[in-house]
Amino acid sequence: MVAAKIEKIAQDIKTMRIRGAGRIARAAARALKIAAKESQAKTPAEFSSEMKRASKILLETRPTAVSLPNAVRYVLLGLKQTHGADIWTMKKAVISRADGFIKNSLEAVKKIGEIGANRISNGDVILTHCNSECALSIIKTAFKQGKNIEVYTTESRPVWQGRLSARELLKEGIPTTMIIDSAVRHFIRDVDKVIVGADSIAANGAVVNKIGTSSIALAAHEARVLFFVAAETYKFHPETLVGRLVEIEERDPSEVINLRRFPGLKVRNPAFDVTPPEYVDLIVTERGIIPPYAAYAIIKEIFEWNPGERIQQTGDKLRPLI
Ligand code: RUB
Repeated sequence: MVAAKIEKIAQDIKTMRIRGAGRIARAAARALKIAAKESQAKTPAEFSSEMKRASKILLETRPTAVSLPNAVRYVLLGLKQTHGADIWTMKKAVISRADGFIKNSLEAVKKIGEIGANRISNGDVILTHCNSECALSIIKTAFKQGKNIEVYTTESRPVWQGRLSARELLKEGIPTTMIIDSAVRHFIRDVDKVIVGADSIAANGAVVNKIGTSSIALAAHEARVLFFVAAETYKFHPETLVGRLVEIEERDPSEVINLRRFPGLKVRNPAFDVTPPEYVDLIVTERGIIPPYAAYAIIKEIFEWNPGERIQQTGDKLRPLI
């Protein structure tokens, strides 16, 4: 019964019924809370292995957004903190850390909106890509502050997340124009600022986000349009400190084309791409605004990492991420 609930959440992440790095992270925390709450384990060891099994199922869903392993790591720290205690204490710790993660995550999105909105001026035309709750939080907050802004949103093929953004923006009454992904360079001179979210941010400040983000960054760079990234600190990727590359998810060709009608056609469908730090003007986090090159310092601080240490050890003493 519990396993079925975890599987259902994992399946929803895989099929993108639950999508977006922040929402995926909160869904994982919620899944671990359910696993802890409904566990029938008889011993602490049994409880620990149940939690680890549930984590494994969640971690195998989508590989790119580091918010997912970071959320799991944050919640499971409850097990380490209560090592040697009874099951009841362990359960309580896991549940309370899951609740804590979800609460902090929602607060971070709001805070990013407030901090980022300070950088939006009256009359700005903003371009956004995909559907990022952090990017939209900035746009919505600026609009609520009475700034007269306008938004361009891309379609974000092949899954059309731009339609979600368009709906959200229109609901707030924000003037919104949709463009096809390949029209970005055509319109970039009408734009004052680009704001996108992130699935992972590497130690060198490179930003992994929805496929197409790096081409938008390139066009913005060429046209001297500011390029902002909005991301909670749990989107920073600890393992990139020691050279790990962020895995780019490649999804099913059926999202792009009906292959039955094109026998023999090869299709590549990467869901994300990497924008180098030189194309990013700033990153808005819930702790404040940083230049992309400060990503190293943020990761080092958050994960209490010192050069030479193995990241796994660092993960053990991981303190609250947000
Ligand atoms: C979503 C995407 C979003 C980031 C940030 O991709 O690339 O820009 O996840 O979103 P997908 P948020 O739709 O494939 O999950 O700010 O909401 O965490």
